[in-house]
Amino acid sequence: MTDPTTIDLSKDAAARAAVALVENGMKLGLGTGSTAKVFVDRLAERVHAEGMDLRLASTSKATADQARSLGLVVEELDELGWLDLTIDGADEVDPDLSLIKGGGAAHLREKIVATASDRMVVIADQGKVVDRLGKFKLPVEVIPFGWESTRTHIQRALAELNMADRPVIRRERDGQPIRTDENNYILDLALEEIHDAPALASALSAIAGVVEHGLFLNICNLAIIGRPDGSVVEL
Ligand code: ABF
Repeated sequence: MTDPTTIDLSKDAAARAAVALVENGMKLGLGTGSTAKVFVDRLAERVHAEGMDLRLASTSKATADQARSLGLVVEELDELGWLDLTIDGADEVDPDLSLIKGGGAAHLREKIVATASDRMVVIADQGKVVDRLGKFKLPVEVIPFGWESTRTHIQRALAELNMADRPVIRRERDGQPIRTDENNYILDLALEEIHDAPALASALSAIAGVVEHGLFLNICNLAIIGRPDGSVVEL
């Protein structure tokens, strides 16, 4: 297992490199998760040090709270309209810059914000880079109403794609289903290997109770992979 200190140094390296992409006057989307959290810390340092003038939208309540606690002003996405750049983490990134996101249950807002941006940049440590997506369980946000029927539809769709899994509802420690910022549930799909991500994405999106899946295809423009020595590689 990778040493946690190594991962933290890697996240910091990726976050610092991403902060360097930010230009004064930009409208910026803030991601969610532990790597995005480091980015927001570093961004706040630069904003205060340089008196930068940015307009910010967040992908989650958690990130908005963090940013505000650091003295940054966070607005609603619709107040900003279109964004120049969104910086976010990911659970997996492949060589084509296809992603799995949603381990933090925020992929719905993350996808809305990323696709309302001219550019989306992922920041991550080396452990997130994979040859093929699928080891990380694919999160699917579903409407609570009729979620068991939605699960059956997902299972049938997977079978048609020769993928077998019974999606598992994500729960809190007390056993209750976790609720997203939009008050929905998350089903996690243990697929091991996704051979045809576009086909899977289309099949999931066609199911009535599915709000959004965690496959990000043709959305990410650049991945900055941090290393513990402070260097980064770009995909
Ligand atoms: C969000 O945070 C996600 O979509 C992804 O699930 C997660 C990555 O978190 P971390 O940076 O903590 O690994 O970006």
